[in-house]
Amino acid sequence: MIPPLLAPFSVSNKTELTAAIQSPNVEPTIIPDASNSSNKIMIVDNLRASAPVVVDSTRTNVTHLPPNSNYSFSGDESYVNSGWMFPKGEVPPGASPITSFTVTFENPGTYYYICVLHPWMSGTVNVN
Ligand SMILES: [Cu+2]
Repeated sequence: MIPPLLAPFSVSNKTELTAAIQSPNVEPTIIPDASNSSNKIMIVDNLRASAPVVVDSTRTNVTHLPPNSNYSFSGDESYVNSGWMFPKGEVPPGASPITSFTVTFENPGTYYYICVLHPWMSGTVNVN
């Protein structure tokens, strides 16, 4: 069984988290938001990190995608995840059999991407 992974969220630098339980043995990972200097990226444990999912711009509507999706960005997304992918033939037992994720950008813009396992692996796609 694959344990839940991590999902990054961009929040104001003023944002602080308060633990819901006393003395939790977990803590969010916090890194600077390269796309907005007044924000920071908080990485918390969330199924959205490992499952194919789209979160809209209001950050309230979540749509789950099937494995190996072809997804078209409309520009109304705040977060899109391919799900945890593996090379064909190397999907471990218990993991979703995701070996591809295809995206189409419908509108010009700058799209940021990040590896949720290794948040320092990031980049941008510029669509003109
Ligand atoms: Cu990575």
